[in-house]
Amino acid sequence: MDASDLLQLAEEIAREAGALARRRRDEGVRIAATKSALADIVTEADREIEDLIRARLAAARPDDGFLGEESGAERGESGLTWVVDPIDGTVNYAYGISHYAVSIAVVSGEPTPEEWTAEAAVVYTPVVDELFRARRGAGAWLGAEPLRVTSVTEAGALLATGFGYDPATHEGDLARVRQVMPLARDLRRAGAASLDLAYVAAGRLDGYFERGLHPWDHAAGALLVEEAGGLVGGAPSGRPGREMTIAAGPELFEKLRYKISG
Ligand code: LIP
Repeated sequence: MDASDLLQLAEEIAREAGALARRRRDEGVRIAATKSALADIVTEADREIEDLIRARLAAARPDDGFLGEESGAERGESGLTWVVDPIDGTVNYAYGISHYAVSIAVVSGEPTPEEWTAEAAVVYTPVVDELFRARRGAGAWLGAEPLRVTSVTEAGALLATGFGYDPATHEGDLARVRQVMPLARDLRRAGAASLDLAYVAAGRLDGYFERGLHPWDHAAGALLVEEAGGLVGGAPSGRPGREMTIAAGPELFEKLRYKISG
């Protein structure tokens, strides 16, 4: 199975998972548990949809590894690992806000953000039925439209960010917003990292930065941005990570990185 086959498999599974997410949302969402903080919730749908994705991938690609937000990590034998957020934007989903996505990436190499190479990625937002996709070296697309990041304009940048579930981190996050606002025309906080990254790739945002993301939040969206001509970095090790994720066109990326890391 080559990278285009892997991408097609990811698209098929993302669409099936997204349709299930919509059905479960319409039936009424039940909170299954809280995780790292009271505000960090997981719904029964998160778990059910990750189980569906994991089962479809295991049937199609039994030797691949898996890293999912809800069911953890399992190393494979093939050198490929699927990195999955079944419902990115869980709080939006629980509140009935339609801005959420199924995020699926397949990576080669060590299954850590510092070391992996993303090979193919999809971010699918089922309510508006938009599937953003990318294959390494072959561009990023929304339907038949190629995705392209923006260039900086005199009006300033439309930036997006997010705030962690732990209230103790909010002061630092707000201080960081204050640091970058001289670059901005305005700021958006939409609640789904994978879609923030997809929107940077699509030119709907000029840039995005957030502290505290997990690998499944950024794995797919980062490839979309890179294949749309953008740069993705952060910390630790200059790659997207728990300490920071930054994504933008090349010129704005450097300005954001300087403002954030000094
Ligand atoms: C969410 C991210 C969002 C971030 C939230 C949360 P989840 O992922 O997409 O950008 O601000 O704190 O991490 O939990 O909905 O999969």
